[in-house]
Amino acid sequence: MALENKNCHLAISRGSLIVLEGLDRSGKSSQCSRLVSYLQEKGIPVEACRFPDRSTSVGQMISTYLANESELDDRTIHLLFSANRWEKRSLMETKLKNGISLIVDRYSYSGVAFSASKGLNIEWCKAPEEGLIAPDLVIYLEIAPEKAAERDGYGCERYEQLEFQRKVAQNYNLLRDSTWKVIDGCLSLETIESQVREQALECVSVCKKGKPLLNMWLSK
Ligand code: DGP
Repeated sequence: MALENKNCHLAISRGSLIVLEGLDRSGKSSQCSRLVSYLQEKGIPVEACRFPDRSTSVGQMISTYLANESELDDRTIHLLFSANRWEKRSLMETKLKNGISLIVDRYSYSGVAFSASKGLNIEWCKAPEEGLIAPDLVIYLEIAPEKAAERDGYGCERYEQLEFQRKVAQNYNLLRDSTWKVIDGCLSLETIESQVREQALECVSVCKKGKPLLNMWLSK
């Protein structure tokens, strides 16, 4: 008689989708890499990703546009940013289902907040994001646009203009939902880091317990 072992198909607990959002120069990228290193040290399977992902051919068109080396219609570039997220969707889902948490620098909220700041209708901007994987946690690093403008490197790319970033901040406010945790981006790097860690660890533990994966804006 075959030996039955009911424990041999233990389900893998899924990873968490954690997104960092904020204005340009709000400190997201540094906090993303600090968080990834921290979770790795704790033995949590984790990977970093960022949008726009400039490594793909769609990403290269976006990069050229951001560097002011090409001109595109506002709706066209909006859809390219969205396509850049869609081209990673199935890979992201596979990783999450295999227990790998993803720390993502910008996501659909950037997509909508930036494009709506050009005057596009916010609901129109949200539509192509529907069906992407919904983040389990969005950490928004809040910083006054004037403060961000004082930081090193500001002004290099197309959207790094004070008046435009003010509109982006207003649009981010319209997008806040129950997955958001707002952290003051003017605190010290270390203080922000410890708040980010705390939120991330709680999120990872909730997802491990079987929280289902949801889709963007369909079920919120
Ligand atoms: P970053 O690589 O994170 O510095 O982002 C580059 C710029 O592109 C930044 O100004 C934010 C903007 N951005 C990021 N994602 C989107 C998006 O989906 N749509 C639009 N319109 N802008 C975006």
